[in-house]
Amino acid sequence: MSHILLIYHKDSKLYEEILSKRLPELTIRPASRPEEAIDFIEEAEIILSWKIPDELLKKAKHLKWFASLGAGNEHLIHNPYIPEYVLFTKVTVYGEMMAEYVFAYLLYFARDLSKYFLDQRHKIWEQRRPERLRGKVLGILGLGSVGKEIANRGRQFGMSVLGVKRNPESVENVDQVFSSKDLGKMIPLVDYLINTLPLTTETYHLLGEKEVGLMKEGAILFNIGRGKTVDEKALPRALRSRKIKAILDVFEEEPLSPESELWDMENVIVTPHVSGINLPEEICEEFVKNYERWVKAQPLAGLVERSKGY
Ligand code: OXD
Repeated sequence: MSHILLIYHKDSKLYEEILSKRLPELTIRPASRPEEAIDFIEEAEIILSWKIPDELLKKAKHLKWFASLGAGNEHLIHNPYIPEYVLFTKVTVYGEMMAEYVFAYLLYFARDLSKYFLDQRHKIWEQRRPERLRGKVLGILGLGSVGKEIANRGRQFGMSVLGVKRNPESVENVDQVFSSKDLGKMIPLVDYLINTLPLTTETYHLLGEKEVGLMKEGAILFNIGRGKTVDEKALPRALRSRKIKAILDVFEEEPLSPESELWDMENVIVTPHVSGINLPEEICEEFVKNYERWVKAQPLAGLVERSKGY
């Protein structure tokens, strides 16, 4: 008998198109609004979604596997309609894309690209010595699938790689792993501080004025994890008083309010939560592999650890 998958997402038709070719044996119901899902929610064994109204989810009486379309699932982790006996997986394919985002900006600054664009406009021929990434110190907060991919790229660029992990065991491509309580020891050592942390009760406002104040002059802070892991009210103050830069892709409230000072600060780059964006082909590839495991009752990849909160 065919298993039933409900895809609840604004691009559900696109996901359906890809998955129906890859998994023709699966019955797929795409929906982007509650009224399109209401007739199928009860029979769905698998739901592929990230934001789904509780009113719908609570009707999923046959749900066996909730396959999230997101990497961070803080809004779903305690949802009573995804009980413990339902398998709950997250997306783990964002690492490469998010590492590309980080290195795009590291290279942009190291090679002085904004200045060369301007020079070209003004027909100025002026050579400047670039900074090298080789030998620089990368500090990564969170060594999950994203942090590990950034560490791997950092290693390829010849950087020293430090990291913070809840449980500070050794991690490939990371020279030294610090525990979260030793965060303050790592921050002053790094040239680039990359925050990839998920939002949990432990990571809420983990980076505040004090921590940002520990960054060395010229260092760059990235936030590509969750906005609420950084105390955003304290950030402009810290950024005004220190010669550091911040590349911010996530914010406490999204979209970032037009009133926020962050938009106009010269040492801040704001992007609209795009470091890791759903690419349906890549997400479907991961889903197909997991589906093949699921039908054979094998352990799934990317299981959310509810007790840890991610
Ligand atoms: C995610 C996201 O998937 O932030 O967690 O987009």
